[in-house]
Amino acid sequence: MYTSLQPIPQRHWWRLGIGTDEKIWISVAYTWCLVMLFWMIGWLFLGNQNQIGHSYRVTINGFANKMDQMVDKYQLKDASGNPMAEGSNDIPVVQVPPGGNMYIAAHQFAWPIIPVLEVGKTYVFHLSSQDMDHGFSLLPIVLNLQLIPGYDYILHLTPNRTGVYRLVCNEFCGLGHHLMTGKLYVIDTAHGVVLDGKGGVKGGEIGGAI
Ligand SMILES: [Cu+2]
Repeated sequence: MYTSLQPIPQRHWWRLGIGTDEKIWISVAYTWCLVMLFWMIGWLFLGNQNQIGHSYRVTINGFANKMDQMVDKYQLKDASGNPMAEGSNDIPVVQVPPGGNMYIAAHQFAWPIIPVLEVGKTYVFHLSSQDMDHGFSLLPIVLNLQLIPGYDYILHLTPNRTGVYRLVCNEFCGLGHHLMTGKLYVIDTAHGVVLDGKGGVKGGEIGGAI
């Protein structure tokens, strides 16, 4: 066997013909590349995993106002009637009616709201950014979308399992990027799966990661 530690066994070795086994290997690899290339189009039509979103130009302030109006209208109240918020930054917990619009205007370095969704219902998420590119990644499911200032990316989301999901930014957005974590609740009021008021959900089976 030849290694780079030994002298070159034959001058102009790169001019030699390609061996049969190598030709077979290159053909297999190249064919597979082509198969995978065209299969990417197939995934758009097969399965439900691909989001074909729409996006629209918006103004950054206009979009942020929409989110503020939504929070004013749909922020949940806790047992004592105070607006429900979590964490040291008092992130509002917001539940819009099924079919409603959920606006998320991300910014450095926090997710501005904690959405509450009913399982099996479809919501229209509007995703954008107030400063720079952020990534919308919902864990533990594989969902990665890009949030760009000045664009409203529309995502139709129908959660199929209750629980507490994690929201992380997957686009490096500055020194505090790693702090940009949030959450999303999926509840099932009809079957008694509701917020426990302590950062989790209670009742029934909990499908999402805690
Ligand atoms: Cu980030």
